[in-house]
Amino acid sequence: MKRPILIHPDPRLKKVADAVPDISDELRALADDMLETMYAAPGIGLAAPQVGIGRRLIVLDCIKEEGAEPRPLAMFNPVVVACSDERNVYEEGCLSIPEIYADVERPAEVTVEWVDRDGAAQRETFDGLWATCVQHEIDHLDGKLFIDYLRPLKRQMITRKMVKLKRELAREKA
Ligand code: K2U
Ligand code: ZN
Repeated sequence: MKRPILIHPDPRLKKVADAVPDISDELRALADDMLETMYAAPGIGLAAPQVGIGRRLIVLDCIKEEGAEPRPLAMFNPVVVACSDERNVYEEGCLSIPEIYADVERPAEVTVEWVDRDGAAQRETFDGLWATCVQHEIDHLDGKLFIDYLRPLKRQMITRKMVKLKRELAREKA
């Protein structure tokens, strides 16, 4: 089922998530809920802390070509084991910081190791949007948001906008 996505600022988005000891049916169900939530947003990535779960689990599907076969990935305990010297700038957004976009520079290519939903160890090198997205999601597991790469003044302005948005959303709900 779809889960509510936490909006910044929220202490749960700043915590370092705990490693997943082993892949249970409950964690596989969480990965499915996260994929459903991500597609509905819509988004191309989502990390467990964004739905309030402090576990090292991310999901992503950066296939954007119309009609192309989707490639939903669930990564448990993902680790970047190598990255290129070459760097890319991408205008990033975040489902926990709605309507805010900013340029972020990251390594253009990263090699990631993770455990998949069947408990098998995986290793793959990503480039392009996949590389940006997987780094954005792994940052979430370490309590890091893309606005943490911006100048303090710009970050504070964004945080103030999100506080205002959350206040308005709470008023609507009341
Ligand atoms: O983690 C999230 O909040 C989902 C992010 C993932 C992402 C952000 C920036 C760049 C790549 C991936 C997005 O909100 S998903 C929405 C989106 C889709 C395409 C391009 C940028 C953002
Ligand atoms: Zn995000």
